[in-house]
Amino acid sequence: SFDWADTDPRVTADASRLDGVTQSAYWTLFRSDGQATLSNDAAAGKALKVDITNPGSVNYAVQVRQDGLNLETGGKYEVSFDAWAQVARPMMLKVGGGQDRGYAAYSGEQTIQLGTTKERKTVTFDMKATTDAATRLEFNLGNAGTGPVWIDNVVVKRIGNAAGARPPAADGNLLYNAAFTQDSPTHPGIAGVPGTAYWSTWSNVPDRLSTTVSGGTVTLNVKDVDPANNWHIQLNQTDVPLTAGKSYTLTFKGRATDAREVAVVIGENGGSYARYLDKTAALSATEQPFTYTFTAAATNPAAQLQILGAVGAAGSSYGLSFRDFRLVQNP
Ligand SMILES: [Ca+2]
Repeated sequence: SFDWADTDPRVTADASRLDGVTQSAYWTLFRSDGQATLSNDAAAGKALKVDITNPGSVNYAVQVRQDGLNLETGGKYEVSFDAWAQVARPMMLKVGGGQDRGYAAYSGEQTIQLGTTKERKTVTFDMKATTDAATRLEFNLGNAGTGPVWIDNVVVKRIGNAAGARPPAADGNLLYNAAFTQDSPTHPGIAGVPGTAYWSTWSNVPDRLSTTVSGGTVTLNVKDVDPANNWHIQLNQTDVPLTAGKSYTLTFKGRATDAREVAVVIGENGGSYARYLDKTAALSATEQPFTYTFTAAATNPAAQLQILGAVGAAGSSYGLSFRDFRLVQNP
């Protein structure tokens, strides 16, 4: 609330401060190409006043931040604060990770419209990433014009539990639509490919990947591959729930038009992309079964399965086919 005196016993010796701003313990300012003059506006209820003199070219060009919040996986969180501006304008609020989390946006990047009178703003979100005791609350005030913005009475609190991890499918499979037969308006699957609800594909050059489904088998048709990274071609399923310390077994059947060794990954979807399973499958023209057992290193209600298939000679073209994906927690 920018109301704690600098001598307040709650302010520890190592607390950061905003340069030249009284009662700003625990806040920091980051700037890239923006400029701002900050002060504690006693006439406005001791709100933080950020007078932007150069908005910069990105929303984080002027960023007021508090670091070191502990956000727990599976929690539902609420951020609320008072804010207004001299001229109506947007800002971007983000609750997310630092560099070691790839600056992941746990809250998403929330655009908030500020009016010219004090208003309470509220954002809620589910914490789907793994627990982060170094979470950052960011007020990104750049790239949206000059002039003052006021912020006060900021609250971040856990208000409950995130929407629960999805239950296994009826046959116990933690992967959904493993038979490639379902369509779903809420989980639309691979664009233009019926029967692929819950699945997605990705290519660093979209034109180089087409996907087909036939008789329960999904085939990734790759042309002119760029194998600089095997993840340049992906088959993915997200929202896979895992519990720390539990053992899991993944099975599927696979083949390729010629010998190709793809990566088989189950890991974090975002953040540091931690991998709980990180193995390969040597596919050949003859379909073979593949089995992998691993222990989840973290509880993650929304992990992802990935087949990473940009492999082989640069520029080559091939097909990768898979069916009967099954992931189960072992007794
Ligand atoms: Ca205040």
